[in-house]
Amino acid sequence: MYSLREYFTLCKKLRHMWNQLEAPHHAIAAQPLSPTYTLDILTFAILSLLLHNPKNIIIKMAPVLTGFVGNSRVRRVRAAAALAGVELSYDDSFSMKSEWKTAEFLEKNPFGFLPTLELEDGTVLRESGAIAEYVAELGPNSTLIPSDPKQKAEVHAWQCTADQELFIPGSFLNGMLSGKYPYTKPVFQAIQDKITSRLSVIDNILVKKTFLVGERITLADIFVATALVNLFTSNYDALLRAKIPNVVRFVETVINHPKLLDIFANTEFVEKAPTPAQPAKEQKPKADKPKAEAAPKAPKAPKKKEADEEEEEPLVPAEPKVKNPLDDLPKSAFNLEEWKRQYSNLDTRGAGGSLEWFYEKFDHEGFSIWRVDFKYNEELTQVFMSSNQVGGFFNRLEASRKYLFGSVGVLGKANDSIISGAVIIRGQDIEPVINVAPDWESYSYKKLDLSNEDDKKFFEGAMAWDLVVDGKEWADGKNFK
Ligand SMILES: N[C@@H](CCC(=O)N[C@@H](CS)C(=O)NCC(=O)O)C(=O)O
Repeated sequence: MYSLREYFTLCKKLRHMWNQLEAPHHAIAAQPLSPTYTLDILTFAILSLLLHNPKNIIIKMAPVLTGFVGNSRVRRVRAAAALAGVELSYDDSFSMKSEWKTAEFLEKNPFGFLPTLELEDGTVLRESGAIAEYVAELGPNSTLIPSDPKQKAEVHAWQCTADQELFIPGSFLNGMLSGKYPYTKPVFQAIQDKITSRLSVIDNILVKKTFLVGERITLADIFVATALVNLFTSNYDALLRAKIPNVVRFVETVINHPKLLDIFANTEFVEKAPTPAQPAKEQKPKADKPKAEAAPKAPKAPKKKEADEEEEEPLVPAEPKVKNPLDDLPKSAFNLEEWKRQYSNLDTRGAGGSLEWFYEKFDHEGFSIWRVDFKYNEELTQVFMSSNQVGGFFNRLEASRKYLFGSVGVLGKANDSIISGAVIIRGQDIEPVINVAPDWESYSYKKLDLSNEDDKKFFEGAMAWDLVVDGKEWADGKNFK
């Protein structure tokens, strides 16, 4: 039962819905609604009947763009929509990779990449470039893709340049700076030089032009400008930008377009590129030379990858065949491998949980526990990217697998998060265990004392993945086992 007042509110809501309805099988759909109260109630009754048979009703919905709002690939689609005058609704509710790689989502989008665009009929479009083109073509009178085939091809060529020459290599540089990929100066420099040489060509082209193709903004400008915003806000600093003034002017023109202001709000170009994590000094094997005849046949080197083949994460460095001084530490009754099994198989907290097992068995002399914090949290953006970064760090710790257990997470939300957690290591000194990862110095380490209540709470939170630091809650995590 509804009170009259509730009826009235419902009628107002329904009247709003009415405007969005198409009820092709019902002549009544064409009737305008009366503003009078009695008619509203009647209308409500009729609409209620209709609503109980949803097959009769089609609600017009804007295509749904799923992705992270500030992401460059999402931005190019949003920019195309804004300029083409196409309404999109946004779903940026995914915060972690695990959430969006569900079987249900993968069924609609087999590679599991974002963004996607879901159309009214359930079709799911993937690839930001293709989505942007689709959106651009939808727009009434959109000139984002010229109708002349030659100009159309020119626009398409710029889309390819933006992706292959600017966006992808630029993202790789970001990955090296953040520690996702091992930083190697000559590789970093070579990629950056390649980008610079492309940009000097573009700078020349833009001496006499405002936009890349024709006299009006097209998809070419959107793609190149979004790729450059990504570059200029992360690693392509003021010194480098000074050499390409026309490109900078071009980017500023695009991002200050009145219809794009929202999309590029708070864009700040970096003054100085961040300092990358330094690689660890190479460990020279000190082992005795194997006797020639007894030496086992060296395993065949893996087939060399093509130079342009992309790696999601860097290859795990091979375990050096040197005796690790950690093996010379006095024997310990605490079995780290057994802990890893207990942790994997039992609930962490509570009676019979893995923490209970841990407290019974832990050897404070043979092992120690450390808090780990990423030093450059202000650079973190999307939670899943930070989580990837932790995964990459753990991959690079492979050579210390025997001496280390880790539970590190991303706490907080997009653009306001930290990476923090705890590791259990062999011995009392963190450096020999952790310095096998070239980016180990991007993190700070503090020994935890389990007799201190705060330290114990932190340790348990990191193990149980319910750690909260400064109000930031655990969003995603990785274990090193
Ligand atoms: N070429 C694709 C790339 C999409 C892509 O890599 N998206 C990232 C988010 S920005 C992603 O889904 N990463 C998850 C993964 O690598 O599994 C596009 O432009 O849409």
